[in-house]
Amino acid sequence: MTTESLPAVDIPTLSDDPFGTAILTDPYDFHERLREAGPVVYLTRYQVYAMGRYEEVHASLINWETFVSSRGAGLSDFKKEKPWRTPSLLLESDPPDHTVVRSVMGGVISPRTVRQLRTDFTRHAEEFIDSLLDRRFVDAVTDIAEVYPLRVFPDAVGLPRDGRENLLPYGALAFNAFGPQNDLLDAALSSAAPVQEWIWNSCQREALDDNGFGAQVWAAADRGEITTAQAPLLVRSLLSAGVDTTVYGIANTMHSLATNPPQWAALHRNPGLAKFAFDEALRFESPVQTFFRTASKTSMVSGTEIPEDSKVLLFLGSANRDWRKWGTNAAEFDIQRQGGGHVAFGMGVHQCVGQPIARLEAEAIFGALAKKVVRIELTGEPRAKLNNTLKGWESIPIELVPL
Ligand code: OVM
Repeated sequence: MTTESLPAVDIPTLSDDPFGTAILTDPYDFHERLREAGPVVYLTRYQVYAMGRYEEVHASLINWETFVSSRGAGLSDFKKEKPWRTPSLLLESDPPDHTVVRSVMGGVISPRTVRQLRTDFTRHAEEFIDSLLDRRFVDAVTDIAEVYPLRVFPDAVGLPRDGRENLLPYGALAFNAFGPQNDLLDAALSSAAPVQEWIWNSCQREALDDNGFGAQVWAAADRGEITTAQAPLLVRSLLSAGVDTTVYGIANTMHSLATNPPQWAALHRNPGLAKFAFDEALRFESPVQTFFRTASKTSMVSGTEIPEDSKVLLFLGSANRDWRKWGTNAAEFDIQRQGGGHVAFGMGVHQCVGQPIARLEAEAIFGALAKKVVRIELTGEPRAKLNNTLKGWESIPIELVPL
């Protein structure tokens, strides 16, 4: 190792590759080593600083002035490397630019607009679960998690019907692109051109129907709140952040419930716990495992100096299992836990603007399942799905035992 790859001060170092197959498949042993090594750790493999404890992850997420997003939320520093796409106006920006577009998106995805979707989302969920119960033996990923969000969300955005099969590949690409240029990113990029083209075309005013979130973004441009150049980029944010995240979130919740029968029983007895089950699953197995920030200035974090221009890797999924925050049973899935305060949706100015939609989808699907399904049996070995940012499953074969 050259001295250049060493941090400026003497801090704990780890040489593991958090974007390698082993840790992406099962990150939790690594998370524990990361947390116990110290509040701030240097990862020699990528020459970045890392935090895995709740307190420091939370504090850094909130500190947008020191740990900026405008230089990218992935490993790449936009000040040094050209981004793979036009940066997101929401995710990859800082106040005050961020504040304007965030408030427009907050208006588009408001409690009122999301409330209007509840009847529709719930009816779709009930009908969908009924059709699954007819089959009984299904895959919780390919038959549930990858189906329900794609049945309701693209319609809510107002997307064209043709080409919706591009949505999941685009999400996989966008989330792989936060990591290093490894095999996962190469594979996603190799088929990216037509996917990116469909996405961009679908963000234009003419492509979107008159009633959806997409049209509401364009209406904000008509009112002069944003420019017509910004509008398609904000619609793109809906498509980047709104599909894979919910698919993984629903799959992970299914996995946690299917592998913890007493927890399913508790949910079945009280379907009103559906929203708590979802939050606890997001804590327990966070779909978005990591985001980067970039240090805009030199700062101290829990006694460790982080130099200006460093990339800082925040392990949301590890913070969500830190015993210092969650107690000695942090690694247990317990839907009765008051899991509020997890950082699975981030924290601070960038905290997920779409979470009312994600929560609505989850309440609809897990509410319906809880009522209609007595028991879930795993009928085969779940297979992990690998992505540089997202943790989830490719397949979870199950039997749904109806009431
Ligand atoms: C975006 C965005 C926001 C959050 C997550 C994300 C791909 C993208 O604004 O494009 O992941």
